[in-house]
Amino acid sequence: MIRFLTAGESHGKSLTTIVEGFPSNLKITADYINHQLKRRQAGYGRGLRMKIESDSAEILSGIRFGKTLGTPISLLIKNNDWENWQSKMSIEEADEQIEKITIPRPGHADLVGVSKYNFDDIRNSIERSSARETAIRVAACSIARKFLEEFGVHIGSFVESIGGIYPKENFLEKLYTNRLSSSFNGKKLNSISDKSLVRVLDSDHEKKIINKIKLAKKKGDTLGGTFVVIATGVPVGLGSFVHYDRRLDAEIAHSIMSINAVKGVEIGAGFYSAENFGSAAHDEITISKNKFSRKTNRAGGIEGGISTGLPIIVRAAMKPIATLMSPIESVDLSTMNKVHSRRERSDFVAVPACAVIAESMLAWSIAKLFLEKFGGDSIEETKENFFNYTSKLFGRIRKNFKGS
Ligand code: EPS
Repeated sequence: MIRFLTAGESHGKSLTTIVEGFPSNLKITADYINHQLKRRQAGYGRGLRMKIESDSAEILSGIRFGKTLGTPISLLIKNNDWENWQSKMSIEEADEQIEKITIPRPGHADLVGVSKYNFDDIRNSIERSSARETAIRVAACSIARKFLEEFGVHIGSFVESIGGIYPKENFLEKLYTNRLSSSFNGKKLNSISDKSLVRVLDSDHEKKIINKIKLAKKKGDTLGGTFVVIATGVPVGLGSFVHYDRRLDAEIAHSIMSINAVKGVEIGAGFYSAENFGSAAHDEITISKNKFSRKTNRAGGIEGGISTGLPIIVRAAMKPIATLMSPIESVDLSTMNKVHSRRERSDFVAVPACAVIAESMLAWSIAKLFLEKFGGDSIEETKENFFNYTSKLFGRIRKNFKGS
């Protein structure tokens, strides 16, 4: 059973995590983790904070001579911005009078936070609900990503739309209908989308999106969008139909929905299937070279809560960021009067970053059910279990059904 917890406030000293449950002898370096952190910071439309931070993780425990020990791995990311927030975020009682925030931003955790935790300053809600926390999540999930790579599982993403601007070519349809070359994988997808300022797959689409972001900036507004995350090389058999909480799709939906500002998650062609006949929605089963496959992949690599061996396809929607430079209506809690909401430094668009965070969370969910199935205290043991299962899979089915 793998698990991780994170700690840290957006403008606190640092973010930390403890990651537990990965087998020993998995090779991992700080460079590998930092590469993922850099990817999370990228994207046209980020705010000033990303100019202050250059996120890098310090490994504090759990790794020796470049390999996991099987012990808890602790990681730390320093917030460079802490310098500017020491008094406002003082751990000791403050000497000076710190101005309290009293106007909640619609769509953010401000009002629900003060309601629930009995705060007299919205700052106390802002800090932990900020998407800054996703930096340390990406660091934690890098261990899961590296682990999966050992088994040929690669995770990639692209942005499908920002502000309602979609590409001409429907790349998703290509994914659903298995019309990609057999050598296509998550890594190759990232080699294209990482090059784009907004993680899209064609330059014309990129231009249109950048123009829309410029417009949002000019208006002091923000934008959301949709993105797609895929995992290739996932073996058949992760997850289970026996209980609601063991289903791979339920696990993934939970993970992706847990990312700040995500308001919708779809596995495969979920919404398309709801509008069409079953014959157009389901993926016909094929057999070739002692392997089952499917003609199409509208199920997004999961049937009955179990992985089919085809790419896992997840699509999600991120709402526009709640902090607007041109404010909308709110209430000042100190006077209870109707006012305009507060301005605060923020990103204009963070959909590309959200896609990278979703890659990380998907890696975590897959690694969790992968280790549940294959177990092992060392990576060597996990590999033995994995190859034992996958190499005999087809033969077992054939033997079981012979003469039936
Ligand atoms: C973020 C850091 C934050 C925000 C953003 C994500 O920095 P600051 O609040 O200091 O400007 O830019 O957080 C939000 C979008 C949010 O809603 O809280 C980061 O590191 O990703």
